[in-house]
Amino acid sequence: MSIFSDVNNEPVAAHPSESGNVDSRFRLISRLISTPDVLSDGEREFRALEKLIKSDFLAMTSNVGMPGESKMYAKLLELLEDLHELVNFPYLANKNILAVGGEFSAGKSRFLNSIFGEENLLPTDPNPTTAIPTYLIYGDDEKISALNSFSRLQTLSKEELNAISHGFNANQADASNRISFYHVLRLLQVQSPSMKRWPNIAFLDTPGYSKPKENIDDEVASEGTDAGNTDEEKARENLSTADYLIWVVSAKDGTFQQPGIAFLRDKVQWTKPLYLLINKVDQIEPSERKRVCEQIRDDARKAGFNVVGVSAYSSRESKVFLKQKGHDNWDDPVDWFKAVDGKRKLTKWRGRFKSIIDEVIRFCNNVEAQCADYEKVLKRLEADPEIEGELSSKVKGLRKEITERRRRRQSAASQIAEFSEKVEVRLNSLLKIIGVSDETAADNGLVAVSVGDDKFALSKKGDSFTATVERYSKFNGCYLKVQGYAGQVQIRRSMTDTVTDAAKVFAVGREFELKVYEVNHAQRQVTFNVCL
Ligand SMILES: Nc1nc2c(ncn2[C@@H]2O[C@H](COP(=O)(O)OP(=O)(O)O)[C@@H](O)[C@H]2O)c(=O)[nH]1
Ligand SMILES: [Mg+2]
Repeated sequence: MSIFSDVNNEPVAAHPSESGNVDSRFRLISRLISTPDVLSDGEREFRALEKLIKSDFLAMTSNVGMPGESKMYAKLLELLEDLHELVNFPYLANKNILAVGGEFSAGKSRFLNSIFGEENLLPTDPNPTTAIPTYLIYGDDEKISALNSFSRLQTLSKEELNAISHGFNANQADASNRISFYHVLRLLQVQSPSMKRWPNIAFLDTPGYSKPKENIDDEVASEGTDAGNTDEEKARENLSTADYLIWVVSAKDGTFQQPGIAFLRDKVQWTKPLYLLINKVDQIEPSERKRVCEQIRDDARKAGFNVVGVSAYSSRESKVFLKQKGHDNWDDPVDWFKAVDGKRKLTKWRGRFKSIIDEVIRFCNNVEAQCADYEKVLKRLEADPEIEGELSSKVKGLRKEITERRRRRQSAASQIAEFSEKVEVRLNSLLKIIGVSDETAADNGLVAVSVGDDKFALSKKGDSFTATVERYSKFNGCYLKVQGYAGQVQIRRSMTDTVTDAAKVFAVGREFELKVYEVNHAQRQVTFNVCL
Protein backbone atom coordinates (compact mmCIF):
# COMPACT_ATOMS: atom_id res chain seq x y z
CA MET A 1 0.00 0.00 0.00
CA SER A 2 1.32 3.42 -0.86
CA ILE A 3 1.46 5.92 1.94
CA PHE A 4 -0.60 8.20 -0.18
CA SER A 5 -3.67 6.02 -0.49
CA ASP A 6 -4.88 7.27 2.85
CA VAL A 7 -6.24 10.64 1.83
CA ASN A 8 -8.41 12.04 4.55
CA ASN A 9 -8.27 15.61 3.43
CA GLU A 10 -9.94 17.10 0.45
CA PRO A 11 -7.38 16.57 -2.27
CA VAL A 12 -6.00 19.31 -4.48
CA ALA A 13 -4.62 18.79 -7.95
CA ALA A 14 -1.20 17.20 -8.00
CA HIS A 15 0.30 19.92 -10.09
CA PRO A 16 -0.58 23.58 -9.94
CA SER A 17 -0.53 23.94 -13.66
CA GLU A 18 -3.59 21.73 -13.75
CA SER A 19 -5.66 24.84 -13.38
CA GLY A 20 -8.96 25.33 -11.64
CA ASN A 21 -7.28 24.66 -8.34
CA VAL A 22 -6.64 28.17 -7.06
CA ASP A 23 -9.50 27.80 -4.62
CA SER A 24 -8.25 24.48 -3.34
CA ARG A 25 -4.75 25.86 -2.92
CA PHE A 26 -6.10 28.74 -0.90
CA ARG A 27 -8.09 26.24 1.13
CA LEU A 28 -4.89 24.27 1.69
CA ILE A 29 -3.07 27.38 2.85
CA SER A 30 -5.80 28.35 5.28
CA ARG A 31 -5.77 24.85 6.69
CA LEU A 32 -2.00 24.95 7.03
CA ILE A 33 -2.00 28.17 8.99
CA SER A 34 -4.90 27.29 11.25
CA THR A 35 -4.39 26.72 14.93
CA PRO A 36 -6.30 24.09 16.90
CA ASP A 37 -8.71 25.23 19.66
CA VAL A 38 -8.15 22.32 21.99
CA LEU A 39 -4.99 22.23 24.07
CA SER A 40 -3.09 18.95 24.03
CA ASP A 41 -1.91 17.43 27.31
CA GLY A 42 1.64 18.37 26.41
CA GLU A 43 0.68 21.95 25.69
CA ARG A 44 -1.14 22.20 29.02
CA GLU A 45 1.88 20.86 30.91
CA PHE A 46 4.18 23.16 28.98
CA ARG A 47 2.10 26.19 29.93
CA ALA A 48 2.24 25.21 33.59
CA LEU A 49 6.03 25.08 33.40
CA GLU A 50 6.17 28.36 31.53
CA LYS A 51 3.98 30.00 34.17
CA LEU A 52 6.17 28.64 36.96
CA ILE A 53 9.32 30.04 35.39
CA LYS A 54 7.86 33.37 34.35
CA SER A 55 6.22 34.11 37.68
CA ASP A 56 8.84 32.77 40.09
CA PHE A 57 12.30 33.14 38.66
CA LEU A 58 12.69 36.92 38.52
CA ALA A 59 10.86 37.40 41.81
CA MET A 60 13.39 35.09 43.48
CA THR A 61 16.53 36.39 41.87
CA SER A 62 15.66 40.07 42.23
CA ASN A 63 16.54 39.98 45.94
CA VAL A 64 19.67 37.90 45.39
CA GLY A 65 21.50 40.80 43.76
CA MET A 66 23.18 38.53 41.26
CA PRO A 67 25.01 40.12 38.38
CA GLY A 68 23.62 39.09 34.98
CA GLU A 69 20.37 37.80 36.43
CA SER A 70 18.32 39.16 33.49
CA LYS A 71 20.66 37.39 31.08
CA MET A 72 19.91 34.13 32.85
CA TYR A 73 16.23 34.82 32.64
CA ALA A 74 16.62 35.45 28.91
CA LYS A 75 18.45 32.11 28.61
CA LEU A 76 15.59 30.36 30.40
CA LEU A 77 13.06 31.96 28.07
CA GLU A 78 15.09 30.84 25.07
CA LEU A 79 15.13 27.30 26.43
CA LEU A 80 11.38 27.49 26.95
CA GLU A 81 10.98 28.48 23.34
CA ASP A 82 13.02 25.48 22.17
CA LEU A 83 11.04 23.26 24.49
CA HIS A 84 7.80 24.52 23.03
CA GLU A 85 9.01 23.40 19.64
CA LEU A 86 9.71 19.96 21.07
CA VAL A 87 6.20 19.80 22.56
CA ASN A 88 4.73 20.39 19.14
CA PHE A 89 7.15 18.18 17.34
CA PRO A 90 8.56 15.54 19.66
CA TYR A 91 9.04 12.84 17.04
CA LEU A 92 12.55 13.86 16.10
CA ALA A 93 13.89 14.34 19.60
CA ASN A 94 15.39 10.88 20.06
CA LYS A 95 16.38 10.25 16.46
CA ASN A 96 19.80 10.46 14.88
CA ILE A 97 19.33 13.10 12.24
CA LEU A 98 20.92 12.02 9.00
CA ALA A 99 20.78 14.78 6.43
CA VAL A 100 20.93 14.22 2.72
CA GLY A 101 22.56 17.24 1.15
CA GLY A 102 24.01 18.20 -2.18
CA GLU A 103 23.46 20.32 -5.17
CA PHE A 104 20.11 20.98 -6.73
CA SER A 105 19.04 17.98 -8.85
CA ALA A 106 21.89 15.76 -7.68
CA GLY A 107 19.17 13.21 -6.95
CA LYS A 108 18.76 13.55 -3.18
CA SER A 109 15.05 12.83 -3.14
CA ARG A 110 15.26 10.02 -5.66
CA PHE A 111 18.09 8.47 -3.67
CA LEU A 112 15.90 8.36 -0.57
CA ASN A 113 13.02 6.91 -2.56
CA SER A 114 15.31 4.20 -3.90
CA ILE A 115 16.62 3.35 -0.44
CA PHE A 116 13.10 2.95 0.93
CA GLY A 117 11.89 1.11 -2.13
CA GLU A 118 9.08 3.57 -2.78
CA GLU A 119 9.37 5.36 -6.05
CA ASN A 120 6.96 8.12 -5.12
CA LEU A 121 7.74 8.65 -1.48
CA LEU A 122 9.27 12.08 -2.07
CA PRO A 123 8.56 14.21 -5.10
CA THR A 124 11.49 14.32 -7.53
CA ASP A 125 11.77 16.79 -10.33
CA PRO A 126 14.33 17.98 -12.82
CA ASN A 127 13.10 21.50 -11.96
CA PRO A 128 13.49 23.32 -8.65
CA THR A 129 11.05 22.35 -5.93
CA THR A 130 10.04 24.38 -2.94
CA ALA A 131 12.76 24.49 -0.35
CA ILE A 132 11.02 22.99 2.64
CA PRO A 133 13.11 20.52 4.65
CA THR A 134 11.44 17.13 4.84
CA TYR A 135 12.05 14.50 7.52
CA LEU A 136 11.43 10.84 6.84
CA ILE A 137 10.86 8.70 9.87
CA TYR A 138 9.58 5.28 10.72
CA GLY A 139 5.97 5.01 11.83
CA ASP A 140 3.44 2.19 12.05
CA ASP A 141 1.01 4.28 10.09
CA GLU A 142 1.60 6.08 6.88
CA LYS A 143 1.24 9.76 7.37
CA ILE A 144 2.46 13.09 6.01
CA SER A 145 2.47 16.12 8.29
CA ALA A 146 3.43 19.74 7.94
CA LEU A 147 4.64 21.96 10.75
CA ASN A 148 3.53 25.53 10.22
CA SER A 149 5.22 28.69 11.40
CA PHE A 150 3.05 28.65 14.53
CA SER A 151 4.42 25.22 15.40
CA ARG A 152 1.17 23.48 14.57
CA LEU A 153 1.04 20.11 12.84
CA GLN A 154 -1.39 19.41 10.04
CA THR A 155 -1.92 16.14 8.21
CA LEU A 156 -1.48 16.27 4.44
CA SER A 157 -2.38 14.06 1.52
CA LYS A 158 0.13 13.06 -1.13
CA GLU A 159 -1.50 15.45 -3.58
CA GLU A 160 -1.02 18.26 -1.12
CA LEU A 161 2.62 17.33 -0.59
CA ASN A 162 3.11 17.46 -4.33
CA ALA A 163 1.28 20.76 -4.63
CA ILE A 164 3.55 22.20 -1.96
CA SER A 165 6.73 20.84 -3.50
CA HIS A 166 5.96 22.07 -6.97
CA GLY A 167 4.38 25.31 -5.84
CA PHE A 168 7.44 27.25 -6.87
CA ASN A 169 7.13 25.92 -10.35
CA ALA A 170 3.58 27.10 -10.82
CA ASN A 171 2.31 28.06 -14.16
CA GLN A 172 4.29 31.20 -14.90
CA ALA A 173 1.58 32.68 -17.10
CA ASP A 174 -0.92 32.73 -14.30
CA ALA A 175 0.36 34.86 -11.45
CA SER A 176 -2.58 34.00 -9.19
CA ASN A 177 -1.43 30.38 -9.23
CA ARG A 178 1.87 31.18 -7.59
CA ILE A 179 1.35 30.62 -3.93
CA SER A 180 4.42 30.42 -1.81
CA PHE A 181 4.31 27.83 0.95
CA TYR A 182 7.67 28.85 2.17
CA HIS A 183 6.23 31.47 4.52
CA VAL A 184 3.78 29.18 6.23
CA LEU A 185 5.64 25.90 6.50
CA ARG A 186 8.71 25.19 8.57
CA LEU A 187 9.09 21.54 7.78
CA LEU A 188 7.41 18.48 6.44
CA GLN A 189 7.42 15.02 7.89
CA VAL A 190 6.81 11.81 6.05
CA GLN A 191 6.18 8.84 8.30
CA SER A 192 6.08 5.39 6.79
CA PRO A 193 6.50 1.71 7.69
CA SER A 194 9.02 1.47 4.84
CA MET A 195 11.59 3.08 7.16
CA LYS A 196 11.25 0.16 9.56
CA ARG A 197 14.84 -0.95 9.11
CA TRP A 198 16.09 2.27 10.72
CA PRO A 199 13.73 3.29 13.51
CA ASN A 200 16.37 5.49 15.20
CA ILE A 201 17.16 7.63 12.19
CA ALA A 202 15.31 10.64 10.85
CA PHE A 203 16.40 11.12 7.25
CA LEU A 204 16.36 14.77 6.31
CA ASP A 205 15.87 15.63 2.67
CA THR A 206 17.35 19.10 2.50
CA PRO A 207 16.69 21.69 -0.11
CA GLY A 208 19.69 21.92 -2.45
CA TYR A 209 21.99 24.69 -1.32
CA SER A 210 21.98 26.12 -4.82
CA LYS A 211 19.50 26.64 -7.60
CA PRO A 212 20.21 27.38 -11.21
CA LYS A 213 19.49 31.05 -11.73
CA GLU A 214 17.65 30.62 -15.03
CA ASN A 215 14.95 28.65 -13.28
CA ILE A 216 14.14 31.30 -10.75
CA ASP A 217 11.10 33.34 -11.37
CA ASP A 218 12.03 37.02 -10.96
CA GLU A 219 9.05 38.01 -8.92
CA VAL A 220 9.35 35.19 -6.45
CA ALA A 221 13.11 35.61 -6.24
CA SER A 222 12.75 39.27 -5.40
CA GLU A 223 10.51 38.35 -2.48
CA GLY A 224 13.57 36.60 -1.14
CA THR A 225 11.53 33.58 -0.23
CA ASP A 226 11.68 30.31 -2.10
CA ALA A 227 14.44 31.20 -4.42
CA GLY A 228 17.77 32.88 -4.72
CA ASN A 229 20.05 33.53 -1.80
CA THR A 230 17.82 32.24 0.93
CA ASP A 231 18.26 28.67 -0.25
CA GLU A 232 21.84 28.63 0.85
CA GLU A 233 20.97 30.02 4.26
CA LYS A 234 18.09 27.60 4.64
CA ALA A 235 20.27 24.65 3.67
CA ARG A 236 22.96 25.79 6.09
CA GLU A 237 20.45 26.03 8.94
CA ASN A 238 19.09 22.58 8.17
CA LEU A 239 22.45 20.93 7.94
CA SER A 240 23.65 22.42 11.19
CA THR A 241 20.94 20.53 13.10
CA ALA A 242 22.03 17.20 11.60
CA ASP A 243 24.17 14.58 13.34
CA TYR A 244 25.30 12.86 10.14
CA LEU A 245 25.49 13.87 6.54
CA ILE A 246 25.33 12.01 3.29
CA TRP A 247 26.41 14.28 0.47
CA VAL A 248 25.03 13.45 -2.95
CA VAL A 249 27.22 14.30 -5.94
CA SER A 250 26.16 13.63 -9.50
CA ALA A 251 28.72 11.40 -11.21
CA LYS A 252 28.14 13.51 -14.29
CA ASP A 253 29.88 16.42 -12.53
CA GLY A 254 33.12 14.47 -12.64
CA THR A 255 34.49 16.24 -9.55
CA PHE A 256 33.41 17.42 -6.09
CA GLN A 257 32.78 20.93 -7.27
CA GLN A 258 34.31 23.92 -5.57
CA PRO A 259 31.06 25.73 -4.64
CA GLY A 260 29.88 22.59 -2.86
CA ILE A 261 33.12 22.30 -0.95
CA ALA A 262 33.08 26.00 -0.06
CA PHE A 263 29.49 25.79 1.15
CA LEU A 264 29.97 22.70 3.25
CA ARG A 265 33.37 23.46 4.69
CA ASP A 266 33.23 27.23 5.12
CA LYS A 267 29.54 28.11 5.53
CA VAL A 268 28.16 25.04 7.29
CA GLN A 269 31.55 24.29 8.87
CA TRP A 270 30.81 20.61 8.71
CA THR A 271 33.36 18.62 10.70
CA LYS A 272 31.24 15.60 11.63
CA PRO A 273 31.35 12.39 9.57
CA LEU A 274 30.65 12.82 5.88
CA TYR A 275 29.42 10.04 3.62
CA LEU A 276 29.82 10.60 -0.12
CA LEU A 277 27.17 9.20 -2.37
CA ILE A 278 28.18 9.42 -5.99
CA ASN A 279 24.84 9.21 -7.73
CA LYS A 280 23.68 8.77 -11.34
CA VAL A 281 26.53 6.38 -12.04
CA ASP A 282 24.23 4.82 -14.65
CA GLN A 283 24.62 7.98 -16.68
CA ILE A 284 28.37 7.71 -17.22
CA GLU A 285 30.37 5.21 -19.24
CA PRO A 286 31.14 2.02 -17.29
CA SER A 287 34.82 2.48 -18.10
CA GLU A 288 34.76 5.97 -16.54
CA ARG A 289 33.07 5.03 -13.26
CA LYS A 290 36.06 4.07 -11.19
CA ARG A 291 38.11 7.10 -12.21
CA VAL A 292 35.27 9.57 -11.57
CA CYS A 293 34.45 8.13 -8.16
CA GLU A 294 38.10 8.15 -7.09
CA GLN A 295 38.39 11.75 -8.25
CA ILE A 296 35.36 12.88 -6.19
CA ARG A 297 36.54 10.95 -3.13
CA ASP A 298 40.03 12.45 -3.36
CA ASP A 299 38.59 15.96 -3.82
CA ALA A 300 36.64 15.51 -0.59
CA ARG A 301 39.65 14.21 1.30
CA LYS A 302 41.85 17.00 0.03
CA ALA A 303 39.26 19.52 1.16
CA GLY A 304 39.74 18.12 4.66
CA PHE A 305 36.43 16.33 5.20
CA ASN A 306 36.17 13.36 7.50
CA VAL A 307 35.02 10.95 4.77
CA VAL A 308 33.56 7.86 6.42
CA GLY A 309 32.25 6.14 3.31
CA VAL A 310 32.01 6.42 -0.46
CA SER A 311 29.42 4.73 -2.65
CA ALA A 312 29.04 4.61 -6.38
CA TYR A 313 25.28 4.50 -6.81
CA SER A 314 22.39 4.72 -9.18
CA SER A 315 19.12 5.85 -7.67
CA ARG A 316 17.39 4.95 -10.90
CA GLU A 317 18.48 1.34 -10.60
CA SER A 318 18.65 1.25 -6.77
CA LYS A 319 22.06 -0.29 -7.13
CA VAL A 320 25.53 0.04 -5.63
CA PHE A 321 28.27 -0.11 -8.26
CA LEU A 322 31.98 -0.96 -8.16
CA LYS A 323 31.37 -3.63 -5.57
CA GLN A 324 33.43 -6.58 -6.58
CA LYS A 325 33.08 -10.05 -5.20
CA GLY A 326 35.73 -10.71 -2.63
CA HIS A 327 36.95 -7.18 -2.35
CA ASP A 328 34.60 -4.49 -1.28
CA ASN A 329 36.43 -1.33 -2.08
CA TRP A 330 33.30 0.73 -2.29
CA ASP A 331 30.74 1.04 0.42
CA ASP A 332 27.04 0.36 0.59
CA PRO A 333 25.12 3.23 2.22
CA VAL A 334 22.78 0.74 3.85
CA ASP A 335 25.65 -0.58 6.01
CA TRP A 336 26.33 2.93 7.24
CA PHE A 337 22.65 3.51 8.06
CA LYS A 338 22.73 0.34 10.12
CA ALA A 339 25.67 1.63 12.15
CA VAL A 340 24.06 5.05 12.68
CA ASP A 341 20.77 3.46 13.69
CA GLY A 342 22.54 1.52 16.42
CA LYS A 343 23.37 4.73 18.29
CA ARG A 344 21.03 5.85 21.02
CA LYS A 345 20.20 9.54 21.10
CA LEU A 346 18.88 11.17 24.25
CA THR A 347 17.85 14.76 24.88
CA LYS A 348 19.36 16.83 27.68
CA TRP A 349 16.46 19.05 28.71
CA ARG A 350 16.71 18.54 32.43
CA GLY A 351 20.43 19.20 32.37
CA ARG A 352 20.00 22.34 30.30
CA PHE A 353 17.43 23.88 32.64
CA LYS A 354 19.33 22.76 35.68
CA SER A 355 22.63 24.26 34.63
CA ILE A 356 21.06 27.73 34.43
CA ILE A 357 19.27 27.50 37.76
CA ASP A 358 22.32 25.91 39.41
CA GLU A 359 24.38 28.92 38.49
CA VAL A 360 22.12 31.11 40.64
CA ILE A 361 22.20 28.62 43.50
CA ARG A 362 25.99 28.42 43.34
CA PHE A 363 26.21 32.20 43.40
CA CYS A 364 24.07 32.31 46.55
CA ASN A 365 26.07 29.54 48.17
CA ASN A 366 29.36 31.26 47.41
CA VAL A 367 28.18 34.57 48.84
CA GLU A 368 26.92 32.73 51.89
CA ALA A 369 30.27 31.00 52.39
CA GLN A 370 32.07 34.32 52.02
CA CYS A 371 29.76 35.98 54.55
CA ALA A 372 30.36 33.12 56.96
CA ASP A 373 34.13 33.81 56.77
CA TYR A 374 33.65 37.56 57.43
CA GLU A 375 31.31 36.74 60.25
CA LYS A 376 33.95 34.62 61.95
CA VAL A 377 36.55 37.38 61.72
CA LEU A 378 34.13 40.02 62.96
CA LYS A 379 33.00 37.83 65.87
CA ARG A 380 36.61 37.49 66.93
CA LEU A 381 37.03 41.26 66.78
CA GLU A 382 33.82 41.71 68.75
CA ALA A 383 35.24 39.54 71.52
CA ASP A 384 38.57 41.40 71.54
CA PRO A 385 38.74 43.50 74.77
CA GLU A 386 41.12 45.94 73.14
CA ILE A 387 38.46 47.04 70.69
CA GLU A 388 36.12 49.38 72.47
CA GLY A 389 34.03 52.48 72.18
CA GLU A 390 32.90 53.68 68.80
CA LEU A 391 35.03 51.12 66.97
CA SER A 392 33.44 48.30 68.93
CA SER A 393 29.92 49.36 68.03
CA LYS A 394 30.98 49.73 64.41
CA VAL A 395 32.28 46.16 64.40
CA LYS A 396 29.07 44.99 66.03
CA GLY A 397 26.95 46.78 63.43
CA LEU A 398 28.96 45.33 60.59
CA ARG A 399 28.76 41.83 62.02
CA LYS A 400 24.98 42.10 62.30
CA GLU A 401 24.75 43.28 58.73
CA ILE A 402 26.88 40.38 57.49
CA THR A 403 24.86 37.89 59.51
CA GLU A 404 21.70 39.27 57.97
CA ARG A 405 23.18 39.10 54.47
CA ARG A 406 24.26 35.54 54.99
CA ARG A 407 20.81 34.58 56.27
CA ARG A 408 19.16 36.20 53.26
CA ARG A 409 21.40 34.35 50.78
CA GLN A 410 20.81 31.12 52.62
CA SER A 411 17.06 31.42 52.35
CA ALA A 412 17.33 32.57 48.72
CA ALA A 413 19.45 29.52 47.89
CA SER A 414 16.98 27.14 49.46
CA GLN A 415 14.06 28.89 47.74
CA ILE A 416 15.77 28.55 44.37
CA ALA A 417 16.65 24.94 45.11
CA GLU A 418 12.96 24.26 45.73
CA PHE A 419 12.11 26.08 42.53
CA SER A 420 14.63 23.92 40.69
CA GLU A 421 12.92 20.80 42.00
CA LYS A 422 9.52 22.06 40.91
CA VAL A 423 10.86 22.78 37.42
CA GLU A 424 12.33 19.30 37.25
CA VAL A 425 9.09 17.62 38.32
CA ARG A 426 7.10 19.57 35.71
CA LEU A 427 9.69 18.92 33.04
CA ASN A 428 9.75 15.20 33.80
CA SER A 429 6.02 14.98 33.51
CA LEU A 430 6.05 16.96 30.26
CA LEU A 431 8.75 14.73 28.72
CA LYS A 432 6.75 11.68 29.76
CA ILE A 433 3.56 13.01 28.18
CA ILE A 434 5.24 13.75 24.86
CA GLY A 435 7.26 10.51 24.97
CA VAL A 436 10.79 11.93 24.88
CA SER A 437 13.72 10.15 26.56
CA ASP A 438 15.97 12.55 28.44
CA GLU A 439 19.44 11.63 29.64
CA THR A 440 19.83 10.43 33.20
CA ALA A 441 22.99 9.77 35.23
CA ALA A 442 22.61 6.02 34.58
CA ASP A 443 22.89 6.61 30.83
CA ASN A 444 26.51 7.53 31.48
CA GLY A 445 27.39 4.33 33.27
CA LEU A 446 27.68 3.39 36.92
CA VAL A 447 26.08 5.79 39.42
CA ALA A 448 27.03 6.66 43.00
CA VAL A 449 25.05 8.88 45.38
CA SER A 450 25.87 10.94 48.43
CA VAL A 451 23.17 12.48 50.63
CA GLY A 452 23.47 15.28 53.14
CA ASP A 453 27.10 16.32 52.75
CA ASP A 454 27.10 20.12 52.51
CA LYS A 455 30.59 20.18 51.08
CA PHE A 456 29.66 17.89 48.19
CA ALA A 457 26.54 19.94 47.63
CA LEU A 458 28.73 22.91 46.71
CA SER A 459 30.18 21.06 43.74
CA LYS A 460 28.94 21.30 40.18
CA LYS A 461 28.47 19.02 37.22
CA GLY A 462 31.82 17.80 35.90
CA ASP A 463 33.78 18.24 39.17
CA SER A 464 35.71 15.13 40.00
CA PHE A 465 36.90 13.41 43.17
CA THR A 466 39.03 10.40 43.98
CA ALA A 467 37.16 7.90 46.09
CA THR A 468 38.33 4.79 47.94
CA VAL A 469 36.26 1.65 48.51
CA GLU A 470 35.50 1.26 52.25
CA ARG A 471 33.10 -1.62 52.14
CA TYR A 472 31.33 -3.88 49.66
CA SER A 473 28.52 -6.24 50.34
CA LYS A 474 26.43 -8.29 47.99
CA PHE A 475 23.30 -6.98 49.71
CA ASN A 476 24.01 -3.30 50.20
CA GLY A 477 26.32 -2.48 47.33
CA CYS A 478 29.50 -0.48 47.70
CA TYR A 479 30.47 2.36 50.07
CA LEU A 480 33.17 4.82 49.08
CA LYS A 481 34.97 7.58 50.92
CA VAL A 482 36.47 10.81 49.63
CA GLN A 483 39.27 12.29 51.68
CA GLY A 484 38.27 15.49 53.49
CA TYR A 485 34.54 14.89 53.00
CA ALA A 486 32.22 13.76 55.77
CA GLY A 487 29.54 12.18 53.57
CA GLN A 488 29.61 8.60 52.45
CA VAL A 489 29.14 7.76 48.81
CA GLN A 490 27.13 4.70 47.92
CA ILE A 491 26.90 2.68 44.75
CA ARG A 492 23.55 0.99 45.22
CA ARG A 493 23.14 -2.72 44.86
CA SER A 494 21.03 -2.37 41.72
CA MET A 495 24.14 -0.84 40.18
CA THR A 496 26.87 -3.09 41.58
CA ASP A 497 24.80 -6.07 40.43
CA THR A 498 25.36 -4.99 36.85
CA VAL A 499 29.15 -5.32 37.21
CA THR A 500 30.70 -8.69 36.50
CA ASP A 501 32.99 -9.91 39.24
CA ALA A 502 31.77 -7.12 41.54
CA ALA A 503 33.58 -8.45 44.63
CA LYS A 504 36.89 -8.06 42.83
CA VAL A 505 36.09 -4.75 41.20
CA PHE A 506 34.97 -3.23 44.51
CA ALA A 507 37.76 -4.66 46.65
CA VAL A 508 38.41 -2.58 49.80
CA GLY A 509 41.05 0.10 49.21
CA ARG A 510 40.52 0.39 45.46
CA GLU A 511 40.33 3.88 44.08
CA PHE A 512 37.89 5.24 41.55
CA GLU A 513 37.28 8.62 40.03
CA LEU A 514 33.87 10.11 40.74
CA LYS A 515 32.47 12.74 38.39
CA VAL A 516 29.58 14.91 39.55
CA TYR A 517 26.61 14.37 37.27
CA GLU A 518 23.96 16.29 39.17
CA VAL A 519 23.42 18.12 42.45
CA ASN A 520 19.99 18.22 44.00
CA HIS A 521 20.36 21.30 46.17
CA ALA A 522 17.04 20.98 47.98
CA GLN A 523 17.82 17.45 49.18
CA ARG A 524 21.58 18.01 49.30
CA GLN A 525 21.97 14.92 47.20
CA VAL A 526 24.82 14.54 44.75
CA THR A 527 24.82 11.99 41.94
CA PHE A 528 28.18 10.88 40.55
CA ASN A 529 29.29 8.78 37.66
CA VAL A 530 31.87 6.21 38.65
CA CYS A 531 34.79 5.85 36.26
CA LEU A 532 35.81 2.25 36.58
N1 LIG B 1 19.50 8.44 -14.55
C1 LIG B 1 19.38 8.82 -13.30
N2 LIG B 1 18.61 9.87 -12.98
C2 LIG B 1 18.50 10.24 -11.69
C3 LIG B 1 19.20 9.53 -10.67
N3 LIG B 1 18.92 10.13 -9.50
C4 LIG B 1 18.07 11.14 -9.77
N4 LIG B 1 17.81 11.24 -11.09
C5 LIG B 1 16.97 12.25 -11.75
O1 LIG B 1 17.51 13.54 -11.51
C6 LIG B 1 16.48 14.51 -11.32
C7 LIG B 1 16.63 15.20 -10.00
O2 LIG B 1 16.40 14.28 -8.97
P1 LIG B 1 15.84 14.74 -7.54
O3 LIG B 1 15.85 13.54 -6.68
O4 LIG B 1 14.56 15.47 -7.67
O5 LIG B 1 16.99 15.76 -7.15
P2 LIG B 1 17.16 16.64 -5.82
O6 LIG B 1 16.88 18.04 -6.22
O7 LIG B 1 18.58 16.47 -5.44
O8 LIG B 1 16.22 16.10 -4.80
C8 LIG B 1 15.17 13.76 -11.44
O9 LIG B 1 14.67 13.93 -12.72
C9 LIG B 1 15.57 12.33 -11.16
O10 LIG B 1 14.71 11.39 -11.78
C10 LIG B 1 20.02 8.40 -11.05
O11 LIG B 1 20.68 7.72 -10.25
N5 LIG B 1 20.07 8.10 -12.37
MG1 LIG C 1 14.59 17.03 -3.79
